[in-house]
Amino acid sequence: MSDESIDFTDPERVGFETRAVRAGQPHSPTTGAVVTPISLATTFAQAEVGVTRGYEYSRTGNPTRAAYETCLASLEGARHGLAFASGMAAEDAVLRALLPGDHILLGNDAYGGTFRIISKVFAPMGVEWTAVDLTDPDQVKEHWRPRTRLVWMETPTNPLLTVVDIEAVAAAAHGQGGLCVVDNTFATPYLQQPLSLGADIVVHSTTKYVGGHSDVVGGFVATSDADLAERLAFVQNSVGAVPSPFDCYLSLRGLKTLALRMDRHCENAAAVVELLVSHPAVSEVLYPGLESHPGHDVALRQMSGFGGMVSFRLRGGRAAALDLVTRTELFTLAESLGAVESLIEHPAAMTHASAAGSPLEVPDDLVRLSVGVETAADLVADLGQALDSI
Ligand code: P1T
Repeated sequence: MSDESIDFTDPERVGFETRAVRAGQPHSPTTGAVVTPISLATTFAQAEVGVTRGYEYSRTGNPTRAAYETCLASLEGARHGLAFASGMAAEDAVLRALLPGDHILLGNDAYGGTFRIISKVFAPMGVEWTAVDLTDPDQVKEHWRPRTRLVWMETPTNPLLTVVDIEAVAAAAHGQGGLCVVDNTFATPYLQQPLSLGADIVVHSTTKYVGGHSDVVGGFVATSDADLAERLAFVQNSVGAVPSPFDCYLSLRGLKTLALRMDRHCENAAAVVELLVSHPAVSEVLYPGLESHPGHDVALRQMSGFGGMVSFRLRGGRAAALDLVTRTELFTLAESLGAVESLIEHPAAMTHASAAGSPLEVPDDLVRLSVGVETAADLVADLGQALDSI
């Protein structure tokens, strides 16, 4: 069967895994190559002025990037997708829609860099913001101002794994005439598709699960709104924070195994959680898969799995947390998340240090795990010996 007879981007026709492998990636019409080439050209020949074969200059558009953008947009159920050089560059592109005097509602638990770009880059340019607890969607209406333009949320959040009801928050934002932006980095489109729940824009740090192998930094914005997409493409081209063709190739390659990896991340996280809930050194385990988690029911409704991120608090406080993160051997002490190898970190001193003293500050007895795809028993044994030794 030839490529052309099936639309591999169509969620109505083909499943998630098929789209991950085939969407935007037709076999080469000249050689039959089944892998999208890394198209390094920065410029493309024009037959006459302005007559192109779809590409003119690689900042504006590139064949490898286009394949990747088509594929990930399809996985998010979005009509449009734009790739950026990092998650922060993707966030920047969305936030550039705001003008001085505009106001944002930011979930009160988010990646430290998101807090930093809003409070230290956009706020000095006149953008105002309020941190709100989005687990109560009524907060949207309560804190809405005449110049509020959007609600920015993560779910599950980084690093507290709080679950926010996307449908309820999007409806509340729309009720006020604003937009709902969801950072879907932790869940990935395999576990959660925010646009189908009413969100207007999805952003990603593709450095994480999409790339999946800790070897490419990237970001992504997906939307089905043609006007928003046009504006975002204008910013992408004007500002130029685009990923290289090689980065796009790596991210596209990552997408092909996203479903398989996410299944294993979820399984391994569940095994690790089982150890943590019964260990005397641990005071609280934060994982949406636990029935005791306040967002468990919402997670069951809007996610198809609970993900590979696990956070927990230690009875021994900050000192115990700082000690523990040096005692694991298989879990590597490092920032970032979402790749095949397991990582451990101390958010208050590492990824979320920029939120210290703000409403987004995180507890200092908190440890965050990115549970990888190694053998579950090895992960449990490693964490167990480290917890026993503190
Ligand atoms: O690192 P970058 O690709 O620029 O993505 C930023 C970003 C955006 N959104 C979320 C939810 C994130 O977790 C991140 C990056 N986070 C880490 C590096 C971290 O260790 O939490």
